[in-house]
Amino acid sequence: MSEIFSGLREAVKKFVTGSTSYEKAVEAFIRDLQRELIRSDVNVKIVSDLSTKIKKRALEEKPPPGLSRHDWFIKIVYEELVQLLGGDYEPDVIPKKKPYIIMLVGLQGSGKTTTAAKIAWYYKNRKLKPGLIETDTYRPGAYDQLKQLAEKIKVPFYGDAASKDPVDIALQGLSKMLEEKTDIIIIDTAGRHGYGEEEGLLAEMKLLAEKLKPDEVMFVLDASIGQKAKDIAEKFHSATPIGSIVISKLDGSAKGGGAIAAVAVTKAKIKFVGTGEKIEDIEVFKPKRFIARILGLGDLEGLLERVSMYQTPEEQKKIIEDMLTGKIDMKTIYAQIRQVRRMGPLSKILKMIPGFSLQLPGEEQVKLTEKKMDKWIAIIQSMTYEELEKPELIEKEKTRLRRIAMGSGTTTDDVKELVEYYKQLKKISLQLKRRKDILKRLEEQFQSMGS
Ligand SMILES: Nc1nc2c(ncn2[C@@H]2O[C@H](COP(=O)(O)OP(=O)(O)OP(=O)(O)O)[C@@H](O)[C@H]2O)c(=O)[nH]1
Ligand SMILES: [Mg+2]
Repeated sequence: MSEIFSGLREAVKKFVTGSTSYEKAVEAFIRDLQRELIRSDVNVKIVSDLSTKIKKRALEEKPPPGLSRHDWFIKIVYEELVQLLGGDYEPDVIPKKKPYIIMLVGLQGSGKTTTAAKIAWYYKNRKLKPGLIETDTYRPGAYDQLKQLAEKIKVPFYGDAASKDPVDIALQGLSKMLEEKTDIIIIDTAGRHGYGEEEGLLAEMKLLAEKLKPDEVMFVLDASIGQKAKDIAEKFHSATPIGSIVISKLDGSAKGGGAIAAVAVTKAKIKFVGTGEKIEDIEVFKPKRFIARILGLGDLEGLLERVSMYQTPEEQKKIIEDMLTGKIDMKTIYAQIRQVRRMGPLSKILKMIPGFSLQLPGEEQVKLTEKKMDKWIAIIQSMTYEELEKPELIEKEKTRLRRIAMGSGTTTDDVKELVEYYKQLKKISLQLKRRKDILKRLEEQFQSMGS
């Protein structure tokens, strides 16, 4: 899976751990940064301006007492990249009005239908009542596609496979959604037109917007479009003023960074990003959080948000606290595995924890298969209370190792592997604690400077 600006994490690591002079390290980092941005299809002029600015700040600014120039430099890079992706804003995603009508528009295949379902899922998990309407009369199978997704996430759906009139379908749909007392009505539209012409498509968008008066027109852009995103967003904007933007398929293209930067130039706000084909692969776009994750500074907030959908606040707090304070034992791992099986791949979740992405040598190490997780659950269930709290005991006494393996129907190697994992996690957790303290200090220093 490609991830945008994925090369930057390596560059940060190189910068932080390198042994050359500060000036040389800055030069080398900026070269890496340029290469990465160009590879991601960020406009050349933007790349050049950005490097000049970072270099200037790196050589002029003095870190506050107690901080190294290296730490300060990462802070500068972080801030400038946040600016590149639209600045320090957090989109307002919870509508103030009920019902709230969102209309999705975009070019053929950009991901509108998938995004419609993802957004409905997102709001449903936030205790709102979304409904989906399909108005695409051109794409064969569009009706079935959205209907099936709606059934999967159990939200009301309206469509009419026999009709050729999108406005009529939408109006019928709206009245059905009002009957169903939905809070958020999401309307999916066609991506192609009778003759596959852009003009026709834009005219249809315009007509739909006039007749339906949506509260928000959401424009879905495929990340692989790169810097061309700017022209396309502007073209759509002139047909129906765009309220917000969704960048889809960020997982599938290195050019996503270029697309986001291009949109940022237009001052339109990106609200969501799509990061995979599955319904739950959607997140609210927050540039600060996004860049922190890319640079390997982690994304605690993103993690909390994801966890919050599945657990009580007390349960979440406990796990995160354990992770960040070095208090890891087998019970933590058990709780994590159970949770991860509901939340998606471990590697995705670990990336959100501050510092994880830098500390872990490769994704392979955290790629736990479901089978292995089940094994580990069985192993942990065969441990005594004493062993749960002090997994080190298991290594020291062979009889414990054998007893646990027998009890769980696994091998002693399986048990050893889990203990190894625990030790690694414990180590990382202690590093996280240190890193968190540093980040906190940085943040405080920075705020006290009034920037
Ligand atoms: N990897 C990945 N694939 C996605 C994402 N969003 C959508 N897709 C895939 O992109 C393809 C097109 O998605 P659709 O939702 O049908 O796109 P659309 O804009 O509705 O297409 P038309 O209605 O034909 O214009 C499908 O195969 C989706 O599974 C994403 O965030 N990541
Ligand atoms: Mg579609």
